[in-house]
Amino acid sequence: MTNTWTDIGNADLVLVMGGNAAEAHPCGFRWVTEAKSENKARLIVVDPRFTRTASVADYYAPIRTGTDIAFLGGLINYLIENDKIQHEYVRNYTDVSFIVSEGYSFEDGLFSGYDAEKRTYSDKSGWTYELDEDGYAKVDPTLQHPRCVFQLMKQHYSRYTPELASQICGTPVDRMLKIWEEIATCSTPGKTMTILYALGWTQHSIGAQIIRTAAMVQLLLGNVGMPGGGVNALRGHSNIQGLTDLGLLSNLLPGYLTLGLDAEQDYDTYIAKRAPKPLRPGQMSYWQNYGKFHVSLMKAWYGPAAQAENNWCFDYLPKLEYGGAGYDVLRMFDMMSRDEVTGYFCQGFNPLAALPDKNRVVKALARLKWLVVMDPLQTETSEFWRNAGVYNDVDTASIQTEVFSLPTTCFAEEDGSLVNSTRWLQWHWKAADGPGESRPDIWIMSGLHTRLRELYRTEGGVFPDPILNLHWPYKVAHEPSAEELAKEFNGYAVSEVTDANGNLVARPGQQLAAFSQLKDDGSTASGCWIFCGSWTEQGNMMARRDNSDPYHMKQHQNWAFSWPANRRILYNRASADPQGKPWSERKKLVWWNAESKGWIGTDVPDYNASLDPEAGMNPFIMNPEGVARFFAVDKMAEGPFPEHYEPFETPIGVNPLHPKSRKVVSSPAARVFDSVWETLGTAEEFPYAGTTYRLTEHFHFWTKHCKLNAIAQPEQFVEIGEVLAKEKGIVAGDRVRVSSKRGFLEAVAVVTKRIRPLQVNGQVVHQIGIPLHWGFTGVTKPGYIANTMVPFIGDGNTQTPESKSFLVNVEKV
Ligand SMILES: Nc1nc2c(c(=O)[nH]1)N[C@H]1C(S)=C(S)[C@@H](COP(=O)(O)OP(=O)(O)OC[C@H]3O[C@@H](n4cnc5c(=O)[nH]c(N)nc54)[C@H](O)[C@@H]3O)O[C@H]1N2
Ligand SMILES: Nc1nc2c(c(=O)[nH]1)N[C@H]1C(S)=C(S)[C@@H](COP(=O)(O)OP(=O)(O)OC[C@H]3O[C@@H](n4cnc5c(=O)[nH]c(N)nc54)[C@H](O)[C@@H]3O)O[C@H]1N2
Ligand SMILES: [Mo]
Repeated sequence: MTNTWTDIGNADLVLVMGGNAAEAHPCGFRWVTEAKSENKARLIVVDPRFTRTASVADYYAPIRTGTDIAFLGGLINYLIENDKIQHEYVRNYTDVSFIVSEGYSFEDGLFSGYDAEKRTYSDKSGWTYELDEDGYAKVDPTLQHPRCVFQLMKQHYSRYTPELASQICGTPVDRMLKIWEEIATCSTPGKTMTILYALGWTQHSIGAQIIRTAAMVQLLLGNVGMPGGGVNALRGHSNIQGLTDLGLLSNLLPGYLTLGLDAEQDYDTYIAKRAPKPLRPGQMSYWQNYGKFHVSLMKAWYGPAAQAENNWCFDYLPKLEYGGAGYDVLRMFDMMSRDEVTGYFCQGFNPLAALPDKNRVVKALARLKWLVVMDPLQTETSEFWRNAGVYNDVDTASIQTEVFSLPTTCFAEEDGSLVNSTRWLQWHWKAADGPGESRPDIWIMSGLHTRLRELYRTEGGVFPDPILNLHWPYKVAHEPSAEELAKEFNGYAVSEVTDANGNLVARPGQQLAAFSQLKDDGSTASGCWIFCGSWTEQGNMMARRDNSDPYHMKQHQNWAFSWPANRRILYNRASADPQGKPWSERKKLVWWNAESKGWIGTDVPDYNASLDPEAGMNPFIMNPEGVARFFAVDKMAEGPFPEHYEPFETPIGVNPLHPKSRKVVSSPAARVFDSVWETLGTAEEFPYAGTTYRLTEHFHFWTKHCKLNAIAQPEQFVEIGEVLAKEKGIVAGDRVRVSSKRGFLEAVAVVTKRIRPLQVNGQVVHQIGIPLHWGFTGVTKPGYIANTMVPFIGDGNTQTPESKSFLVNVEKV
């Protein structure tokens, strides 16, 4: 989230699109209710289904799954054509005036640099700005240059007319225009819209680009950095934000630092590439501090072993292959199917139920020598080898995999912190001991570490150093406490730390107060630089529970700790104009106080707190250009401007933006393994668009172990619109079989008015809703796994599976 849960209450307009917040985030949804009651905010919902969120909306529009770029691209076109733009914001705080390199082009649905054989953009050299002699980006403040970002963007989205957008999305033109008109009112400075999304946007082969399109809309409206604005991912598990913060994805290090590539064996080159010089005069380019964060991380991990002479143990870190693809779950399971993986530690994850193409996942697990499942419960994954009849039809005797179950405790049985969507680190306290033989995850992992280390010490190995030299200063080696780990993530002084003027900042062993104190000389250690400030010499900031709100801005500065630097709204410098004056009195957040010569306000300024606005430093300090990007430069897999591509299983078989091309029907840069093509179905065989989702009454695949949840939602059902049900002779309560190219499930039919047929590209498209919670363990009725249906396809940037749009057929059984 750029903003916070509580800040949703500041919005004048709430757009829920690509999520169903009332159902999946029922507690957080109270701030939407607050915005409605306190600000008379309006709520817009755009969803293939008329959901529980839609039921309290002021405007609802249906949309075909996987087509949000067309809807939002049309909106960009509408805002530009009707001049509904926050001009001063856009001119000063975005890259509209930047001139793009001559090497950039976009033709027939493809950007420059595409390699059709590798299905990837192997040459992104044209996706940049033109530079002057000093290495600064060239700009044209008049916005007239034919290759300035504004002109290119305008041209790109001029194709997204209301008629074409409607033809792709199936949303009726009048409904679309009504919603666009409502959104356009937020281009005035005193009015903000917040966008709330989740999986309805992420789980597509073009998911990351859908979210970028949303960010572009918010920039045109001047809504980023504003109270009640922003682009807000309502995250899933209680600590999934913490997972990415701590770098648990295979290509990341903590604090969004990145692993080196194979071609980056040289330490200085590795750092220099990640610490870019400013692209415009007077800009900050905050990542120039990368080295300080990296060295502090290595000091936390390797302690005394990390020294300047050995590049702070840089060689201990693995490097990614060419292209930087990590070992995401799709790739891991693909490697498993090809016998490239011997054993698998599965911790707090139920891939058999959660990953696409369940039958493929079963086959992959069956090729392992061993599988360790660390979980408080029995899961489908820990029992993948069990013949559960039709629900898991396997020949147990032929499976060699040895499965070890290590029962763990769960969050209520341990102390620790959770990072919520809002970036708040909130401490929680143990409520009870875990039952039976269960042990905390930390205990199990530390025990494993102690034993591995002992083996390396006594028997040696190919490269024992990273294990033997791991810094392990905890009081009880086999069980570091949550407090010890939290203090290490925050960071401490290794030796005396002084500031630029030689004043003492911290004595050895003291906790650091902020990441601005981190150094690249080995005097500081910090396990995750963005968490710096969460456990200082003043104590555990995450445990703070003061919910006062003296300025009535819903910022709650003394509740828990918000990374970075306890800042609640990211890019908040953008809430004031270039002179440092709030764009509007109603939405003031931080501003320049000429008397005290400092930035003040109700949030921690996202900026150098004493820098005069005269200096001209812009708000987007993490970008070397200092401004936000409409043109994504070389960051994205599919191109600098989002383009609509169809889901890999498309009910219409063409991309109406490029009706003559076969090459760009679906994303030309998505994650598709060779063996997956033959598992994709076509609309002739599977004519309906299927989508999967969750219900309030269950949490994924584990509440089916609880009787109360099981009573509330006892068995698998699917939702079918009335028109299709009639065509198929299906009535409510019938058993139906829903099949895709990859398998089928049987379920109870719910016939509903809430899913209507859509007119798409001259044909009727029916959508079918498949909730995802059931399986063959627990106390609900044994059932099929929804993911049997889903294709093994991923987004080209995030590798997130396309579980929201695929093709199915439905028959009465
Ligand atoms: N009760 C409960 N709450 C949960 C969870 C749970 O299992 N149970 N899971 C948690 C987790 S981990 C997560 S990630 C979040 C997920 O939170 P959400 O994303 O809100 O949950 P989903 O039910 O997957 O909802 C997706 C919604 O997007 C719609 N949709 C599908 N495709 C499209 C599309 O192409 N465009 C648009 N505009 N909409 C589309 C679906 O119809 C559905 O209403 O929920 C969290 N909260
Ligand atoms: N088709 C389709 N597939 C989807 C989705 C979809 O919308 N559609 N949503 C996707 C999303 S967003 C998500 S997040 C995944 C969810 O997929 P998973 O994360 O696999 O599902 P969960 O059941 O939430 O959690 C996995 C396990 O964690 C265990 N657990 C809980 N606490 C602890 C603990 O403290 N320690 C350990 N070791 N284990 C613990 C639980 O008992 C549970 O068995 O599913 C994904 N799959
Ligand atoms: Mo999730």
